[in-house]
Amino acid sequence: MTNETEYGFETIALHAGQNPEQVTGAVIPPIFQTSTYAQPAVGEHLGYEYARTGNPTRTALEECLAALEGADHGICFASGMAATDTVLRRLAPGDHIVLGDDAYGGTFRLISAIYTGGGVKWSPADLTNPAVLDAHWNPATTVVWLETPTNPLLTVFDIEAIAEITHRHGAKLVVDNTFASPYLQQPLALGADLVTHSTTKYIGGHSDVVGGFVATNDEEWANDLRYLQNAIGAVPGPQDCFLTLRGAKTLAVRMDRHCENARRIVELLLSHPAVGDVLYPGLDGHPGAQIAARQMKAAGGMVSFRVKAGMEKAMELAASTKLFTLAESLGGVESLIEHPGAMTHLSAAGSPLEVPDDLVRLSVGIETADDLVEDLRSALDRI
Ligand code: P1T
Repeated sequence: MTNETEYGFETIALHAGQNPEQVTGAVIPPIFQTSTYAQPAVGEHLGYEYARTGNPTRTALEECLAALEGADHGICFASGMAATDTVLRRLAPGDHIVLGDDAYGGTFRLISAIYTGGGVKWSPADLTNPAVLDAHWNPATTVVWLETPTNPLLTVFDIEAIAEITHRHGAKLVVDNTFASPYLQQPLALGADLVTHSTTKYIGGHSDVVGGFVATNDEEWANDLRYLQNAIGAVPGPQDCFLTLRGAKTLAVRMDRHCENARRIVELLLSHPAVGDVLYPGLDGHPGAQIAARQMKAAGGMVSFRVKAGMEKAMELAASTKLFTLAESLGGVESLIEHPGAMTHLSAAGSPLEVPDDLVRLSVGIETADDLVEDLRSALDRI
């Protein structure tokens, strides 16, 4: 497939990086389950020499995901955390990271517990007011790192405004686009320098594979990340790449349904007396609704809310639904429910990124909407 920019998202998902295989004509990129490749002569190879360095199944996935993010370069990793880690490896002792003040607990842990040990500094920032970034700019800052919408509070940050400030100070903006997926939001087009993903989530889409991805149009960063991908070796295997690529093909149709079902769940939550604040970027009252409407195609499939009766009831609720499975992770076709404070964001307890203990997070799946609403309603009625 050439001239990818002329095609729509769904077409790109099905065809980018996925020309029929040359030897057999296989329509689907095969799982090249090999660790190494025969070479015709010393120092010569047919494009692949060793499977940590490259694998055709991985190449197909990297080209497809890069095209979906509108990027020149795409690099896949063994997990979202491996993608995050490999980007951060480019920082040097003394460098400073600004981290948007709501983020996945694992990202917070990696930055605050692992990288600080290596002399990298960090500070959290409420980027809902981008001017704060400008006013308190630290000259050592080389990277601004944010999620939008954030995990788990669904805060929305203005990518374009933050990119402008970040670039004016000579730093790079990294956007973790896991919650939106490239179908709903394309941060590079809004000025971000790098986009990261946990492909474990919406891109894989079926809760059956772990993976990570970085997209960029910055050639220097791309070259470094490729070097690090090989040097560090946190690469996805061919079977994982195959599953992730299969998931990516249906991303658009799944996301439409995730968004539709999330709306139905939000309606229920707004009307239920046991529910306090409902956090969803598609709500008129959400502080980031206007920005979300501008930079996202729709508001997504993640919904968080506070339980009025407090932490114990929030935990009880999370354990009492039938269709919403109590589990970490998100973005799969099945609906999930969790208590971030005790589960995905436990590592942020006592930190500036601590989440409220009465918070419940839903990953709304693509089951029949009425069934999901009924499941959650009866669980809410019981608390
Ligand atoms: O789990 P892994 O594929 O390594 O991805 C890490 C990661 C990165 N960024 C965001 C925004 C994430 O949400 C995650 C993983 N999150 C969960 C497992 C979770 O339940 O929130």
